[in-house]
Amino acid sequence: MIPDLLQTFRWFGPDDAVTLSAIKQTGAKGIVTALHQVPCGDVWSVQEVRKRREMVNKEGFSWAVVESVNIHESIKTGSPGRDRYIENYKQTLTNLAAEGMLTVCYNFMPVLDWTRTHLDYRLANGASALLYNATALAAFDLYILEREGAFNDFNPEQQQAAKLYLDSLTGSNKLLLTNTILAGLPGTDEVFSINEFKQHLRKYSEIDAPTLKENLFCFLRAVIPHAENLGIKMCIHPDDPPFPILGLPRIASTLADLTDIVNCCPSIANGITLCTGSLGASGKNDIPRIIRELGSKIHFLHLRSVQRLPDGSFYEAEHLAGSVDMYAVMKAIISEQIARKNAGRLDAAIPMRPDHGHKLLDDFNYSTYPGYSVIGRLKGLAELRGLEMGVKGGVVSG
Ligand code: DNO
Ligand code: MN
Repeated sequence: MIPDLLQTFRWFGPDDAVTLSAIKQTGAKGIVTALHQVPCGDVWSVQEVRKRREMVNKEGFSWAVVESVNIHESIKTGSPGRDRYIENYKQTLTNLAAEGMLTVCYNFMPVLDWTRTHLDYRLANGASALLYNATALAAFDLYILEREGAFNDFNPEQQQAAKLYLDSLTGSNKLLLTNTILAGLPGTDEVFSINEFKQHLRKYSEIDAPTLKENLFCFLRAVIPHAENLGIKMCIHPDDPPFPILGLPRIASTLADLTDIVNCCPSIANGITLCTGSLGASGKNDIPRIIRELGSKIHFLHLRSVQRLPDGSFYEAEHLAGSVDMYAVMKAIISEQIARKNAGRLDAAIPMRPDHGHKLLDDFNYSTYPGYSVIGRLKGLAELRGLEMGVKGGVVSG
């Protein structure tokens, strides 16, 4: 028997409007959470980790994946102070392992986590989705942020479209766009001001993609042997979107990037989070191929689709619709599960979660973190579960 993927749901902790008892009804077995209250870079204490684990266990869930232990900016920029933050990171891993948490997601996106321009894009059926509008992003970059060098990144037609877009915005819509783009880490309400963001950008003025990648490798060379000793599997989340924005370098956007990352420090502890929605925002990414080539290093699955639009925009589609061939993705994942089973590996039940979801029905009546509605994700999980069962049934019966 090929085991089921481990169905999980993200929970932002006791302040999340989506409760554990609500999540119970989705059928998820595992929880994905993090100590969002601890400032990025500080050590997570064993006591706090235990408290969270007990909360999750009490409702009958496992704490399946830690998402994310975020990486302090000084590690990304290679600034003085990085060594101390690397030591803190290692201590956090030690404390997580002490409580049995052995899968740890992180990302290496400069300054911002995932970026969208609109959080309430209405689809024809009335559902609300997250949108990345390339023209809105350009309008922000060129005319609101007024970033030095931004004009080199857009051709004359794009610049003109951005100007028209800007002129169509009212003052409050301009602010909404700014706050949406400059949102801080998921699970926080933090939003950078334009000035704070500019200060961060300045730190990256000398950091191109090879330098940023080298800073990641430096982090991995320090952390991976430690994680391996603890039995922890680290898994990097790809860039979202998987192309450079706002002049910031990108290093986890393609198969080549992810291959460099796993090869820089070969170990089972040095793995990836396969996020089909993030990688799928670029038409150049062949996701089934990424799974075939790097499957043995996938420790966590984020499953959702995106609808790409001709001008480089995209919105989050229904989990099985849109531009990503989720059937081909699921087939590739199941082949990887079979390979693990045949190799005697014990981790064929890869944790997966319906990454984001639409706002549907009662989701409109209360506020959750963008993308983390309960009914929208429940629908996604139900569809993915059915897809998995269907593909597996096909494998078993012929
Ligand atoms: C985007 C989401 C993100 C992700 C973090 C991982 O696709 O999955 O919130 O969880 O960037 O560090
Ligand atoms: Mn994701």
